[in-house]
Amino acid sequence: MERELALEIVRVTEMAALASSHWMGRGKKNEADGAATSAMRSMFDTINMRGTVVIGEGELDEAPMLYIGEKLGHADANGPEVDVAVDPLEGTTIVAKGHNNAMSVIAIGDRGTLLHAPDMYMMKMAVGKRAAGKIQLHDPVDKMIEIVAESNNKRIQDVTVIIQERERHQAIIDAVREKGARVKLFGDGDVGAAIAACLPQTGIDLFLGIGGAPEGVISAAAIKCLGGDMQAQLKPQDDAERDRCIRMGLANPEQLLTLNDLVKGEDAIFAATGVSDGELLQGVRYLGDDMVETHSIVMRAQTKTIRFVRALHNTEHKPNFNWR
Ligand code: VTB
Ligand code: MG
Ligand code: MG
Repeated sequence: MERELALEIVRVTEMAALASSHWMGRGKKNEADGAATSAMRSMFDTINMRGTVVIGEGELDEAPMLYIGEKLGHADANGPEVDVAVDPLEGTTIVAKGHNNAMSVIAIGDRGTLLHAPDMYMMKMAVGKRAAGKIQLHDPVDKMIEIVAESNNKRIQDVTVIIQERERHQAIIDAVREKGARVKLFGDGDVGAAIAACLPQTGIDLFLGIGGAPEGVISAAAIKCLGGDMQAQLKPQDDAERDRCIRMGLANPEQLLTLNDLVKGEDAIFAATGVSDGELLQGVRYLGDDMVETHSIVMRAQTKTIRFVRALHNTEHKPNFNWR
């Protein structure tokens, strides 16, 4: 993959974030999602790549744009052949309600490297590079906490585990508290939470919980760029979901998925732009005088460069700001 692709991709997440930010707090999640999706789709047309959506907004019959199998990139592209995983708006309810943690995300890998995760639940564990390789998904929670405390050179009581606030996580939450560590609960958006666990400056040491499988693959691309580790397991809820796993090539649907099973090889590109403020990124801010500020992160696994991109957009000069 060409390194320029990373900076091209961040322009795409910026546009999707800007488009959906218009819907912040208006109680309309579908409109917010639709705005992000169509902005993202049209920006992809400007990029010199031969992309195929492997994780997107659904199958062709349910999603008009960014459906699985859709080809992306400008018409006479001769750029790299890549797999593309998108979540134009990770956190639609968040934006509708004006809550924290929404972002627009894209992960790219060489063709054939991203797991084609179906839209179902996935159990996930993510840690930063100091604890990478030391924790298994099925380790008891108290053991995980001992390992991250030791690896991150912290006392147990200073360890923070980020967990999505759901009934299904109560046993994990209880186990963390029982051990004497701290729990940071979040409402929605587990891609940002998984990444936050891999960045020392967030103070978060470990991410645990069951969330979306597509989000899991996208998180894995980011974690590969950060040198962290992730393990996962699909959680099919019925026979139909189990069959889908088997059809995608997993003879045992509940097999342990390592970081390399989620994203193969050494290269991946990840970009995200904040829509609302989160652990990782500041959200879109309307500054007045037609100026709008965005914050993004863009990273590449091969070089491990992590860039935070702050952009000031002059909306008067942006033709795609068509909602005005
Ligand atoms: C998960 C998580 C996402 O929605 O898919 C979650 O991965 C849905 O969980 O980040 P519930 O079924 O418990 O609501 C998000 O939080 C947002 O898309
Ligand atoms: Mg989404
Ligand atoms: Mg999502």
